[in-house]
Amino acid sequence: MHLDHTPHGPAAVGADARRPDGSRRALRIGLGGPVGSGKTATVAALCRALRDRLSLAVVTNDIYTREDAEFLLREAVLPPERITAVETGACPHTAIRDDISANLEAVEDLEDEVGPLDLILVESGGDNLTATFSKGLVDAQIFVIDVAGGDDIPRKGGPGVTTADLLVVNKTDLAPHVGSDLARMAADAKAQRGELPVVFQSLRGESGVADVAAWVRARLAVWSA
Ligand SMILES: Nc1nc2c(ncn2[C@@H]2O[C@H](COP(=O)(O)OP(=O)(O)O)[C@@H](O)[C@H]2O)c(=O)[nH]1
Ligand SMILES: [Mg+2]
Repeated sequence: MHLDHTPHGPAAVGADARRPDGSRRALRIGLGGPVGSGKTATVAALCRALRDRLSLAVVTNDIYTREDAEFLLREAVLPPERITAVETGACPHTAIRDDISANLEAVEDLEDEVGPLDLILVESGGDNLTATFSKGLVDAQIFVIDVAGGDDIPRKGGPGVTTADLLVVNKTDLAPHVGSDLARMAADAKAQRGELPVVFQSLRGESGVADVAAWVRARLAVWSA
């Protein structure tokens, strides 16, 4: 497990960082990546890790259902009024990149109804390696892949792997079972991403989501500064 920090640090707070009443809006972080890579599990673990110190909320995107939101509700990772589901229809990437209105409305409604909030996590519906979030919807994005999806995914690249603010390679516990070479994945990710950070994690392992939670806290520190 390792966490490389970019020397440049995250971008400064955007001009639209204030709500109409002048208060600072929540930092918005998107989580994208293929179906089954562990986005919802990472969101759940982040909520558990951060909820005692921070005011947070979650928006989930599913194609035709509300299953991810229902999972988070069943797991009681946050009070129910802090979890909103968006049903995207056909293409998950459309709702986070091209027509972000439903997600923006969900994010703004959460701030109005349960705010003030420090952080809103927006989970995309699972999609292919090209799906990224509009900068009009989120301030930073995490791309989640997993070792069982094939250890050649970092080498194949695509905007999620190459440009996400944080790349998470999840399910490292499965590497020995599926024959994935973690060193090769790390080298390929480094080649694609340069100084952008990469976290290898297993949510079944002892440290769980700790590195990603630390990255989120660092982004929040810059956001609130
Ligand atoms: N072995 C293992 N399984 C995991 C890990 N993270 C998530 N999973 C499992 O992978 C499956 C898909 O996870 P989910 O979060 O629903 O994926 P999503 O489609 O990206 O939201 C679930 O059964 C999770 O319990 C991990 O680190 N290790
Ligand atoms: Mg999910």
